[in-house]
Amino acid sequence: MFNPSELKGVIFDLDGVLTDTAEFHYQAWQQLADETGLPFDREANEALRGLSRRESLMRILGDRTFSEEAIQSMMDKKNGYYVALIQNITAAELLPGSVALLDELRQAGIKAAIGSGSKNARTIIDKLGIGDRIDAISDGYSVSNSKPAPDVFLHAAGLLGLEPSQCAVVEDAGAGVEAALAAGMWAIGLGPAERVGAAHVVLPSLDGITLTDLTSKLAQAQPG
Ligand code: B16
Ligand code: MG
Repeated sequence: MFNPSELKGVIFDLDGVLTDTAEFHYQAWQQLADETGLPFDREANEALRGLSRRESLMRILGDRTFSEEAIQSMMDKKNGYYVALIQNITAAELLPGSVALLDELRQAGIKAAIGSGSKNARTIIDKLGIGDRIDAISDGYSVSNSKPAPDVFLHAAGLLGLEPSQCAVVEDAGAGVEAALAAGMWAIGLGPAERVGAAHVVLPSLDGITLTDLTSKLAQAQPG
């Protein structure tokens, strides 16, 4: 059972939770796919949500085989397109409700961390201007096993000095919810049930969501 007094940390996924960079990832993959002659569209992009850069490329390549050198070059190209697209991110790109919740957590003495699969997480956090509201960052450089492995969230909890059972994760991706559950944490999924329905609590977004909303919904959820 969830006990609200035991919640000591909230770990936020970045892309799709605090800001919506999914469109930029889509545009960058689409550009790479077009110039490489690979089939790709928005629907295919949806299946990549939360996956690492390499795993995303592997899904796009399917059963086509390429040398490691070619794979590396494709990842570098995609990242170049993506990095160009995120240059203009500002605080205006923070998703509704995210800053209010971060501020409420700080006031309540609950730590906030980032648990993102992205190697561009620190750049995006800087551009969003939320670095001073975040106690720890676990990102694509922090661990080698990416979501749905629990490693990125376990690393975040370790940086906060907390046990997994004291942490809740906010995620927009199925792979991220799976990672949070595998880590033994409380999972809050944002988006449609088809995507994040395995989470303990499912919400459309963080818009208007208070700490009390989260703890009371988690208290009603079944453990596991
Ligand atoms: P990068 P998150 C993930 O971030 C994205 O959802 C996913 O689309 C992306 O492929 C992955 O980061 C790696 O990003 O290429 O910037 O290292 O949702 O875990 O915050
Ligand atoms: Mg995400």
